[in-house]
Amino acid sequence: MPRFAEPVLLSEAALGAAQIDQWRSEGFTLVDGLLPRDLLENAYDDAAEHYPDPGTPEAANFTSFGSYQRFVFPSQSNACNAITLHERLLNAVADLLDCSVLDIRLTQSDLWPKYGREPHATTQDNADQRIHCDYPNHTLTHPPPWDTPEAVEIIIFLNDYAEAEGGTAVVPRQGSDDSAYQWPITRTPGVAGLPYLNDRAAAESYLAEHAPETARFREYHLYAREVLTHYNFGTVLFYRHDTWHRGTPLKLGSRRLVLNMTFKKAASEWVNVLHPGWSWSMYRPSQFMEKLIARATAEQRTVLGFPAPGNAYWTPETIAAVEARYRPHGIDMAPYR
Ligand SMILES: O=C(O)CCC(=O)C(=O)O
Ligand SMILES: [Fe+2]
Repeated sequence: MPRFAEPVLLSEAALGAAQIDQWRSEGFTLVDGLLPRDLLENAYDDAAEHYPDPGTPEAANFTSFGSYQRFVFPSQSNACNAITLHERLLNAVADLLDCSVLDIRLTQSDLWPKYGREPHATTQDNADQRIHCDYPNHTLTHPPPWDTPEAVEIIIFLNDYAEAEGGTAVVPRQGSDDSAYQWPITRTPGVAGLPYLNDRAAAESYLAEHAPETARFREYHLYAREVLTHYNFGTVLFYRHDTWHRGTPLKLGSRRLVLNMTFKKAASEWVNVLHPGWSWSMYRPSQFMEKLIARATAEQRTVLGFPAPGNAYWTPETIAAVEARYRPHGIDMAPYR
C-alpha cells in the first residue's frame, strides 16, 4: 500500500509556521486553501479547452513535460498569469525563503497535462519517472547547503486525486544526518556523467548494471521511503531543487493538469529562467504584456525582474522614460519616485 502525504487546510490563506518548518526541514509542504478557487477553475477551463480529452487518440501524443509555450508565462490564460503572480503565492515563497517578495524572481511557470496510460517502453517516458531532484536543469551549479535554500518549486494540482491519482512522490528529509540527503546530490541520471533517463524501469536497470551502489542507494533510501501527495483540486505542493521526488503513474484513461512554477532568490544568478523571458512577449497586437506590466503591483513587477523601488536604475530621467512607455496603459510610477 502506498503511503500518503495529506494536504493541510490553511486557515488564513497564508503559510503557517508549521508549513514553513516542514518545507525547511523535510523539503516539502502540501497545502489547501491558499489560492482562490474561481481563479483555479478558470485555469482548469483554459487548459481543458486546449489539451485533448483523456481517452482520445490525440491524448496519446502527450508523453513528456511542458506546454510547447502555450501556457508558459506570460500566457494567453489570464488565470495562469494571475495565479503565477498572486500575492498569496508570492508571500508564501518569500516566507519559505525568509526574504522579502522584492527579493524573489520568477524562473518558471507552465501548465501541462499527464495522461493515464500504460507506460511506453522508452527511456524518456514521463509516466513512471525515476526518482530525482530538479536542480540539474534549473541551475548551472548545485543547490547550496540545506539550511540556505535559494529556490522554491511549486506544483498546483487542478484535479482531485480520485479522478487521476498519480500523486507526486516525495522523500521527506529526516534531519541533517539523513542518508537519503547526503551531499553532493549526484546519484541520479543526468548528473556526474550518468546518462539522463526519465523512465523509472529504464533508469534503474541502467544503474543496476553500470552503477550498482547508486542503484542500491536509490532503492533503499529513496524509493522505499517515498510518500505520495494525496492532492485535492487546488492543492499546492511546495518543494525544493534538492528534494528527492518523482511523478508516478496516473489512473488509466485519466488526465491530470498541473501548474509548475519556480521562484529563486534574486541574487542566485546561476538559477536560470527556463523560458524565453518575459519581455519576448511584448509587441503582441493585444499588448497584453505591456498592460500586465502597467497594471501589476511594484512587487509583482519586481518578481519579473523590473527594477524594485529604490533600485539605482531609477533616476528622474528613467522614471519619466518608463512612464512614457507605459502611460497609455495606466502605469502609476509613484512607487519609484
Ligand atoms: O508530475 C509530477 O508529479 C512530478 C513531475 C516531476 O517531478 C518532473 O517532471 O520533474
Ligand atoms: Fe521533478
